[in-house]
Amino acid sequence: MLITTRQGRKVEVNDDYTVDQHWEHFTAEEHDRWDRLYARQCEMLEGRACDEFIEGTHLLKLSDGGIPNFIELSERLKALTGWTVVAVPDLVPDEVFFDHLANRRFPAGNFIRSESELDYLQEPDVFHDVFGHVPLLANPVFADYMEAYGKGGQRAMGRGVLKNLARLYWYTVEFGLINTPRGMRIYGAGILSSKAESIFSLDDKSPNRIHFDLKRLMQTDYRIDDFQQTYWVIDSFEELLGATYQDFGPLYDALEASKTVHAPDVVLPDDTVHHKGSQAYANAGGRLAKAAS
Ligand code: HBI
Ligand code: FE
Repeated sequence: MLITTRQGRKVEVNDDYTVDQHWEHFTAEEHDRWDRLYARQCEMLEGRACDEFIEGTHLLKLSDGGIPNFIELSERLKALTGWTVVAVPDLVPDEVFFDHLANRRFPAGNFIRSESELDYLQEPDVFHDVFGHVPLLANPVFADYMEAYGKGGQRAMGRGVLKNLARLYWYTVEFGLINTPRGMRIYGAGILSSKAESIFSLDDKSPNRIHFDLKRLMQTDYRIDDFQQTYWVIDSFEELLGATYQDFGPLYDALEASKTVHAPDVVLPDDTVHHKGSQAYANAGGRLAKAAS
């Protein structure tokens, strides 16, 4: 089927929106860009990324250099947790995305960001998806969580609570933090693949850091254009997976009934607060203000 990507490219895709990665088409310059992004982010993540992420990059040999070939990467990953990586040209429709996750297939971008987008891009390119998301799929508990999320999303499709599910994905899989005996660490792919947010999310006094509460974060809006104003903290991946074992039915009933939506920066009386942020960064205009300064 022919689709038009959000960048306006016309692409022939399979019914499940996958394409061949055509790994042989990547140029030496693109492989070199991956290597520079990889080296810089690994250096940045010393003492910041959770151990399970670092372990995943080693188990999957991502440090071998160059943009990973999804066929070889999937062979290694499948042997560990049954997941494979499939190439897609852009974001795919929610129901397609959930079906891939529910079947342990992770859709990853088949392109790499341009030199001018090295530090920030909105589209999920191969660096965001494979460096940010794939290493944790080698962790059995997180791998189970991602499949459970896909199945939860499929159940949510007909219930009008998709927005709540998207917030769960955003505040855990993309921007989640985890407590460890040696301090707070990053597990969210959106932070792991971002140089500046790897620092901001842990060190800056501006954002809130609140303990994971499934219903609360499902009712809290998020930022797509700038650093998060609240990060949600878990104590373990078992805690995250455990949250998906409840019967989502009553939860969806409550979410449908309440229609409550909290702004991204609020702190509520019942929150377990690790850090109450000043919101100084957001109040000063965030990324755009910084760029203008
Ligand atoms: N498609 N390729 C791709 N990658 C994503 O992360 C993605 C998507 N489609 C929908 C989506 N994420 C979000 O809406 C999820 O919260 C469901
Ligand atoms: Fe992502």
